[in-house]
Parts: sequence; C-alpha cells; structure tokens
Amino acid sequence: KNLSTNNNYEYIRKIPLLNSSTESLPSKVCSYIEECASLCCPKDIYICDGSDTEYEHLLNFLEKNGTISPLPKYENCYDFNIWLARTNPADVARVEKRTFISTECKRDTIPIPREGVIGELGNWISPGDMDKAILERFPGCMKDRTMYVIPFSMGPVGSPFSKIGIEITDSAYVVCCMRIMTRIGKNILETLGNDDFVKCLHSVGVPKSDSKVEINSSWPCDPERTIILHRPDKNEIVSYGSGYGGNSLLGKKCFALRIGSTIAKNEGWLAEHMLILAITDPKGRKRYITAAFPSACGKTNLAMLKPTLPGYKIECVGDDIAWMRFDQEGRLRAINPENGFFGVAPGTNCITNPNAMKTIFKNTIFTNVAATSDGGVFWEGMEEEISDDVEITDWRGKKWTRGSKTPAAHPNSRFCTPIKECPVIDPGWEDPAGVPIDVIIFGGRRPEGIPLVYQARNWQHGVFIGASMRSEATAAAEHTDKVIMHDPFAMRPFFGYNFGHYLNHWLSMTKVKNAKLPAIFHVNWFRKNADGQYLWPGFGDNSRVLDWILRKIDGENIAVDSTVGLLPKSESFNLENLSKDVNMEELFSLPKSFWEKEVRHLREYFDMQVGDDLPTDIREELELLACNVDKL
Ligand code: GTP
Ligand code: SPV
Ligand code: MN
Repeated sequence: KNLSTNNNYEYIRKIPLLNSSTESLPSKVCSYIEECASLCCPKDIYICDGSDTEYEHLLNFLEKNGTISPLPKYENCYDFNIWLARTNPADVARVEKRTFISTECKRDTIPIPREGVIGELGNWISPGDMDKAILERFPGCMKDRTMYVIPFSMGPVGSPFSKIGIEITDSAYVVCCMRIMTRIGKNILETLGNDDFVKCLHSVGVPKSDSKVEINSSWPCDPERTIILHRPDKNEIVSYGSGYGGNSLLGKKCFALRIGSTIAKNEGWLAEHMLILAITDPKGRKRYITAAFPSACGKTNLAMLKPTLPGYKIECVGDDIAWMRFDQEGRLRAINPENGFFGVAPGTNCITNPNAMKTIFKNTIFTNVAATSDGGVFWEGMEEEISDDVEITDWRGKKWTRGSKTPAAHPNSRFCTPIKECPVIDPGWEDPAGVPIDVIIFGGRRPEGIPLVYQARNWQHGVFIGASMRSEATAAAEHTDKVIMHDPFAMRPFFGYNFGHYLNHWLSMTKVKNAKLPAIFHVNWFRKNADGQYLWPGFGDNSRVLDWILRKIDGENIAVDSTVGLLPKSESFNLENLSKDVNMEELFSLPKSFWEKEVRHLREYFDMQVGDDLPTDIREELELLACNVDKL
C-alpha cells in the first residue's frame, strides 16, 4: 500500500497527468500522488497552478455541473466571480463525531475519561482501524473523476512560521475554495523542493448502492460514511464523504489546528482558534490582540469591527486561526496562516459588520445562503438590505416567504472571500515575522452569569479561564439544541493531542526566556436579561470593551479584584453616546447560585473528562475559585 519507496510511478504513467510531468515534480510529491492515485483510481490527474485561467476553467465546470450559479444582481458578477453554491442538505457543517486522531497510544490523543463516561475531548482511532477505515472507503472512489493536486502554503510563502501542504481532492469546489483560503500554486512546489509536507487526501466519496441519502450529481458526497482522519506522527490527513468547509478545506481546521497544534507542541509554539486584530487608540498607539471564541461566536465580527468609540481604529489580520511563537526578545508574535475568510453569513449586515459587507461582494463563493429573484443573495439579518418585492429562494432551492418557519439561509451558510478584499486589512497582515501580541481574549456565548469582561490575575489564572470556557452550541457543527457546552480555548473540536498536555504546554510559556506574557481577559457579548434580550448591544460597541482593556494594560487604576478576576470599577467604562440604555449592574453581576453551579460543572468536567491529565496548577485555580464563590 505504501508506495513512497517505489519511484516508477506505475499508476501515474497509466493515466493522463494533464498539465505536468513526473520529472517536473518533487519526487516526494510524485510518490504521494502515485500512492493516492493507485488507491483512488481517478480518470486523470491535474496539478493546480493557481492561475486565473485555471480558476475560470474550474468555475465554468462547476457552473455547467449545477454546483454553483452566478449572481447577476452584482455588477460584472462573472468578471468579479461572485457565485452561489448549494450543498446536499445532508452536508452542511463539520461533523465532530466522525472526526478522529490516530496515535499508537490513545492517551497521546485524549485524556482517559472516568469509567463509564463518554469522552468529549476528541475521538481516538488506532492506526490499524484508521487504515481499515481508509480501505473501506477509498479504493476506486475517484473513478471517472479528475484528481486535483493542490500545493498550498499555510502562512506567507517563505515566512519561518509557514508550512506547506499538498491537498489531493476530487472536488473542483474544494480547489476553488482552497485557492481563496490558502496560497496555492506551482511556486509553492518550488519553495517546497524535496522537503516534507503535510499530506491531505480528500474525496467527496461514492455512496454504497444501498445508501438512503438522496445524492444529486451537483453535490456528490457520502454523508453516511463521512470520516475525517488525522495521523499527527506522519503529518497526514485523510477526509472522506463531505465537501463542506472544515471537512474538506483541509488547510483550515485539520492542518492549521489539529496537525498544527501537535507540530506546535513539539516545536514550542501555539496553534490556536483565534482571530488577530490591530487596534489603534486615540493617542495613535497601535497594539495587536488575539481572541478565541468558539465556532460562530463572533471572531469574524470582532476581527473587522467598526468602532463606535471615536478615535479608535481596528484593522484585521485574521478571523479564525493564529500561529504564535515567542521571538528572541520575548515578544509573542502571531501570523494568520490563512489567505481568506470562510465566514458565517447570517447576522452579517451593514449595521452589524459593515466591513464584511464591503468585503464579500467581489471574488466570493457563497455557500447555502438564500437567493433573491433579482439575482442577489439573502440571509437572516439582511431584511433591510433587499427590497420588499423581491422573491426569495431558500438555501435548498425552494420558494421561501417572509415569516416562514424555516430559515431562508442555512444557519451555517458561509461566504468564502480572499482577505485582500477586506477594506480594513492591516498592512502588517502578511509580515513574515508576525505581529506582536499584547492581549489574549477568551470568550463564549453565555446567556447567564458571566460578566461582559474581566481580567485574569496572571498567566496561570488566564490558562484556567481558557480551560473553563463554555458556550452555547451553534450550527457550525452537528449539535442542534442550544445546550451550554464545554469548549476549552474554543479548541474542543480541534485539539490535535491530549487536552491535559495542551494545558501543560500553555502553562510552560512562563518558562520561555524573557517571555513578555500577554495579558489575558474573558469577554461575553451574549448575556441576556430575564426577557431573553441581550443586555449588551455588541458589535461596534464591543470597541468600548477593547478600550477598557487597553487602558487597563496601560496601567490605569480601573479594575477591582473579584470572585472571578479583575472587574471594571464602576464608572470606568466609556459609555458615551451608547445607542441604547444598558443595565451595567446586571451585566457585571456575579450571582452566587450561578457561580456555585458553574464551579460544580467545571469540577465534574475536569474530574470526568481530564482526570489525571489535569495539571495541578489548574486544579489549584479551580479550588481558589470555589473558595471565592463560597465567600460571595
Ligand atoms: P466561525 O467562523 O464559525 O469560527 O465563527 P466566528 O467566531 O467567526 O463567528 P462570527 O463573527 O461569524 O459570528 C457568528 C454569529 O454571531 C453571527 O451571526 C454574528 O452576527 C453574531 N455575533 C457576532 N458578534 C456579536 C455580538 O457582539 N453580539 C451579538 N448579539 N451577536 C454577535
Ligand atoms: C468553525 O466551525 O470554527 C469554522 C467553520 O470556522 S469550518 O471551516 O467549517 O470549520
Ligand atoms: Mn472557526
């Protein structure tokens, strides 16, 4: 099966290699192509060069195939490549239950849960079972299809942070999205030479003949047998059955986070589910902040926020993933390994996120949003942006009427757009040395009990706060009800190795020579009152929280220690011209019964899920919190 030692390329020689030759490819790349081709048996092989002609050709193919359609409402939608894709309704989000990490030793991947308890911190599969899963699905799965080979870089080409991958896929939609989300093309192969790369094999799959899912040729997939596999010790990803987002654009969650976090652990850096933004204060001082919020909890919105506080400017470096390491001077530096946004569409409009609205009507592939009769897009939150007389077709392609019970756009519908289209992109966003980080923010969707903002007392307390993150489930994965889930560091679906070891890795940053550790904060934009209404206006007004954070790290005396950490002193928040009345007391209150419950949940979670792998530092922080809550 493993043909990497065979350099005769027997299989490639049997089928057309459309636009390249085995001689012109690095031999390790050739061996990988041979290995995948002999397994998947495609009709031909196409090496992507990343050119505009290639992109046009692929879009043309997808249009003919009915996978995408143009959006003529937007001027020159063909020239500017603005398209709408509709997936199979059974293939709309990441599938966490079918995502596995494979290591010889199970405990390298996940903490061993208490007996009788189902582990929630990732799924482990043995190397033998991983091979078996592949052999049950992949042989011949690309029959009659083209196998595309995508050389791509995560991070600016040539940056010391960057890593190269090769994605092999049978989906032209995936090639087009990878072209937006990463840096692809032949120059990547030149940079790679004969070095190692992250191996990423993807197929949309072929359902078994007795499959119950209705499959349309415009969106092939195999939802019943979808599986996403990772082998960290071989830097290998294998994904079958889904064409959607994090399941198929393998540079994103699979590489940049799961494989990335294991590489980062071994090399002494951090791969995190974090946005990166630049903020310039009224005095003209510019600082960089990273923030980890779970999927669909506000990263894209914060990353390109338009401040309502005068004098502030926010510029975007990245909206989903940060790779960070300390430099010689002890500054934590971050790059965004991505090249595009794969952002949540619903909720985006000219009030909530004007900069996103200015970004996404050029060179964009929308997926699973609704369409308007005048050839535009629509989603929940865009009501004010379309005229009342247009008709709407929902994400499944069915007629939709205003007030209907089902949503027009799928709640996890997305735009896929190059970062360079963003009007507030930070000039340093591609700096190969990364940008210096002063603040790390954690946050979640917490309807109850959690104040708008508080600061960790120190790094260790900050790591505890990250470990304790919980958030309401969203449509980004298969979870359907709005339960409050544990989502430590917003990484629960993305840890590439044992969460306990991950905590130790974070704690060990205090030992980095000269490390200037960023200050750590926790925020919650989503607290609600008894009537179920948000207490805080959010969006642009979140700049008021960033203002408080910056003034705090600049040494202003604006915080008091509390049960949970450092809370803003009353009157220390800038509420000037706030658009609506806010009950600040309720927004910052710490109800004793709520926090007692929270401590119970955390203790149970750490005991049941992390057990012996929980670092003592984190255990101590929990006991300190429990003590403080008793005194409330
Ligand atoms: P992923 O791409 O899945 O990782 O999501 P994300 O963290 O980038 O979330 P995003 O910024 O796309 O926001 C998700 C949803 O939350 C959208 O519907 C937003 O409109 C909404 N949202 C973002 N910020 C706020 C806020 O401050 N207040 C409120 N009420 N909603 C917000
Ligand atoms: C997320 O779920 O955190 C996303 C979308 O950013 S996906 O690319 O599907 O993972
Ligand atoms: Mn994300």
